[in-house]
Amino acid sequence: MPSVEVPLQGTSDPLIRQLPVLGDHRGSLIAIEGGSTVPFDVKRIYYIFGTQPGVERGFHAHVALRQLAVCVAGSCEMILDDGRERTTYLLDRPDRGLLIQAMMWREMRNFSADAVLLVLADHAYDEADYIRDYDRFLETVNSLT
Ligand code: T46
Repeated sequence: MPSVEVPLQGTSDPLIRQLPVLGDHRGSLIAIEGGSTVPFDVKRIYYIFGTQPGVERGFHAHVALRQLAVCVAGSCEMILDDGRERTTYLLDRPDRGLLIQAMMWREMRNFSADAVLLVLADHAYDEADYIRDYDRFLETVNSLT
């Protein structure tokens, strides 16, 4: 399967969202508003931190859930796989978010010790929305195209 690596530097990738930085002499502030800064209403927020060395997370897709992931401190890698191509995004900026659409297999790895990965989601937690088997994910993706 083709594989590409994308740093979160450029915003030509439509999945990478520049978040407006409000700054003054005291420092910086970013406000994320559902329906404008992110293209959905935010129903849930969670964050991943204290990740142990060498840990990999994710390894699932969502049937319908859409999310925006922002590494607000430290860094980690997010691999998105649409069933045809795998793209590795380096999340290392608090002012850039990565949109994770439905039916994208995701894996996370290489968390720095200080990484805090903030995720905004458009639905409440629902285990029934997870596809945790890669072959089932591919079958489902292929049945949609
Ligand atoms: C995703 C990636 C980026 C809850 O009870 N409520 C929640 O809102 C979440 C997100 C998780 N949980 C429970 C379910 C598991 O028992 O917390 C435990 C850890 O969740 P999981 O193993 O799914 O964590 P990750 O890091 O593999 O995946 C998470 C999200 O679950 C997932 O939606 O897209 O982060």
